[in-house]
Amino acid sequence: MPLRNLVVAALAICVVAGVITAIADEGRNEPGAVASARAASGKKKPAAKPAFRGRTVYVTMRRLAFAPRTIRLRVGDRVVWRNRDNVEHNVTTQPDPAGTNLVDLASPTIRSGGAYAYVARYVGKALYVCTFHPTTMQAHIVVTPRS
Ligand SMILES: [Cu+2]
Repeated sequence: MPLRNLVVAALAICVVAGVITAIADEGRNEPGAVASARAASGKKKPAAKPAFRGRTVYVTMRRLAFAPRTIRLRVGDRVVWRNRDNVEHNVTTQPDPAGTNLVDLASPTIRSGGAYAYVARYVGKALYVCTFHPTTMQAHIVVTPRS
């Protein structure tokens, strides 16, 4: 009889433990489901707005000059010109009557403290100037294939 009671007590403990485990698992599943739903929606966002994957090259416009004077990038990279002068500048490729140069820069006026970004879509090279200060503000952009 005492042995039988012990077995019954052990079984009861097992059942209670099992129920507790089941409840605990249920509680754990719910936040997990929410988290995976969030992950799924998080995955959708970059698809809707593709992340910029290229490199960014910065050119400073300071003391009426571009620095560096030559920039080299690959298709898909981006250039950001930053105006650190107290006067306005722009970024403009030299006239190309033949229309063969696809590296075509034509920024609006970039005010003091402002910036202008250009994403390289085509292979090529060009001399560009600031049309307000064309004698001192000349530089080169060289775009090579992705790989
Ligand atoms: Cu200028």
